Amino acid sequence: MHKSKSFFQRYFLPVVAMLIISSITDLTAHNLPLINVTGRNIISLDGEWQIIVDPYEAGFYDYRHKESSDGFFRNEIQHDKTQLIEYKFTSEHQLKVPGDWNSQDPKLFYYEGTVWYKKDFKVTADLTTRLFIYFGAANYESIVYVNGKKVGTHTGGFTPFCFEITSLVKKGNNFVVVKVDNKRHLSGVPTVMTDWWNYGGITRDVYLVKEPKTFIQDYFIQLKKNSFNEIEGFIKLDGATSKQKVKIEIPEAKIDTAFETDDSGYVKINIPVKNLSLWSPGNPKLYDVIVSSGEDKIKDKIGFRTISAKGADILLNGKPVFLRGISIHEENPLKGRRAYSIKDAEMLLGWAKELGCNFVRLAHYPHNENMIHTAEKMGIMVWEEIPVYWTIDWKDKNTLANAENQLSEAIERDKNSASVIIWSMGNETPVSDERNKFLISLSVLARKMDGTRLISAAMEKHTNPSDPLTQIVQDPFADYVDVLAFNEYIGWYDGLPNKCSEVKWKINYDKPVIITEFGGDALGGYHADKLTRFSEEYQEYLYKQQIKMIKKISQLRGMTPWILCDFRSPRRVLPHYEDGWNRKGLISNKGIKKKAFYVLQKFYKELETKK
Ligand code: GCB
Repeated sequence: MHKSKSFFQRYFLPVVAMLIISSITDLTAHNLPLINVTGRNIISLDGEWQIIVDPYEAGFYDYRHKESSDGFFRNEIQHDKTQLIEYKFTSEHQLKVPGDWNSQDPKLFYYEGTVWYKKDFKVTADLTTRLFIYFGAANYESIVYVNGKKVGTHTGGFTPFCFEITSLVKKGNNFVVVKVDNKRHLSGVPTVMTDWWNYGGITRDVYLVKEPKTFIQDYFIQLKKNSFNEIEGFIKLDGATSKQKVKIEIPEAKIDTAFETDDSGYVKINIPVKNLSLWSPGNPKLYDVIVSSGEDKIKDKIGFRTISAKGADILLNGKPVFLRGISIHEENPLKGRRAYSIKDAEMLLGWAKELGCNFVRLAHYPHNENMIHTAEKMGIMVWEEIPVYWTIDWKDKNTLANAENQLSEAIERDKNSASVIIWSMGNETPVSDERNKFLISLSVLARKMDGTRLISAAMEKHTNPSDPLTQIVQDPFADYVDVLAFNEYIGWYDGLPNKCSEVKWKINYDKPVIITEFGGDALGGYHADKLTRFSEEYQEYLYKQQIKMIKKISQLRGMTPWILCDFRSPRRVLPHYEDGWNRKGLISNKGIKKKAFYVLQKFYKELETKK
C-alpha cells in the first residue's frame, strides 16, 4: 500500500541525515598534543621534502577564489593522459626539513605566502596500532593532507601539532602534503608588526609516531608548589574506555608507584618523596622517569625543583636567586637562519654560559624543544614567552582564542621541564581595558594549567611630562603577575647613556623585578668614541651606565639585556650599519664578541662570586 510521506519524513529527516553525514565526513582530526615525543616510538620524516611555491594559492583556491573541493596540489595521482594537471612535485624542487625556506633559497628570502611540501613515506607497521603525524612547528598556518585527504589544520608558528592518521594510511607507500603559509595578519599572533624575521616553512622536526590502541598521551610530573616531599600532577591516556592501571617509576629515587585511572583514562597523581637531589644551575640533576600503562611505556628525564616568589625575592628551591640572564632569538646568527638543532642550542646557550648566565629569556615565542632540554642539561633557567607582541587585535575573540591556544600548546609541551621557571604572557603591550582583559585571560589559563611556575610579562615603564626623569612602572596587569618585568631603552631610544645617572625609579610593588630588555646597537668591529652611535664603544658605555643605574632598584632580582646575538629583522634598513640586522647583539652575526659582552660578563662574574 502506498503511504505518502509526512512533512517530517520528507523534509526534516533528510536534512538531519545530511548534517550527520557531513559532520562525519569532515575527517579533520583534532590536534592531539603528545608529551615527550622523542621518548616515543617514532620515525623521523626529516630530510628533503619536495615543494611547490604557490604565491597565489592556486592549489587551494579556484579562479573565483573559492576553496577548490578537489584534491588539487594535495593529490599526486594522474589518472590518465587526458587529465589536465598543471603542477607537479619534483625532486628538482626540494627544501630541507627542519628548516626555514628563507635561508635555503635566495628567491624565498623575503617570501611571505604559501609553499606546499610533500614527502613519501612507507608504512610497514601493523595497522592495528595507531599512527600519528607530529610537527614540532611550522610557521604560520598549516593544512596537512595524507594520501590526498585533509587531516587537520594548525595556526601558530612556534608550537607542535599532531594528528592521528591511522585510518588514512595503508601498508606500503603513502604521502603527506602540507600547505604552509607564513602570511602576516592584522588579527594574528603575532600581528603584522614585529622586529624579527618572519621565517616560513616546516621549521622543526617531523615524526611519525606509533602508539598502541590505548596509550599515554600526556603527563605532568613535578614537585608540588613549595614542597620538597611531594610529586604532584596527572597522567592521561588516550583510547581508554574503562579504568586502566598506570605506573610511574623513578628508579634512582626508589619510586615505583601504581595508580588507577578513571574510565576516560585520567588520573591525578601524588607521590611522597624524600631527599630528592634538587635541580638547580649548580646541580642540573635529571632523573630517569618511566611512565607505563598496558603495552605503552615512555622514558623521560625530569628535574625536580621548586620556584616561587616571596616579597621581592625569587626563591629557587626555597633560596633567593638572582637571574643573571640574556635574551635570545631562535636564530643561528652565523648562518642567518632559524635555529632548530641541538648543535644550534649548544652554541647559543654555550655563549650564554660563557657570559656568566644562569637564566635566558627565550624571546618572543616558544623556542624549539632542543633549546629547553639543552638549557635543562646545562643548568640554565628559562623564561618562556608567547608571541603576544606589541599591538595585537585585543578586541577580536579569535585572536584571544589563538593566543590561548599557543599558550596552552607551549605549557602542554614544556610543563615537565625544570629549566622553565617563568611563563611570559607577552611583550611591550600597550595598556588599555581590552589589553588588560586579554592578558588576564591568558594568565588565568596559565595558572590553571600549571600552578607550579611563575607568571610574568615584559611590560613598559613611563614618565610623567611634569617629571621626565622619574621612571614609573605601573601597569594594571602587574597585579596579576608574580614577577614584575619591564623593558627600558634609556641611553638608546631614550636619551644618551649618561641619562642613566640622572633618572630615579618609582616601582611601588613588593614583587621581584626583572629588567627584560635594555641595550643598544653596535656594528661588530666598528670602533669610534663612546658617543658615536653604532660603535662598539657606545654600546660598551651604555652597558656600564645601565648596570650602575639598575643596581639602584631595590627589588631587582634579574635581568635579560637585549640581546645575545645580532638577529635578522626586515625593519632594520639602515645601509652599512644594519643591512637587515638588529645590531643589539653582544655577539655579532660573524661571531665577534663586542666590547659590551665583556662588561656584562664582568658584572655577572662579580655577582656570582658575591653570592
Ligand atoms: C623592543 C622589543 C624587541 C626589539 C627591541 C629593539 O622593545 O621588545 O623585540 O627587537 O626593542 O631592538 O628595538
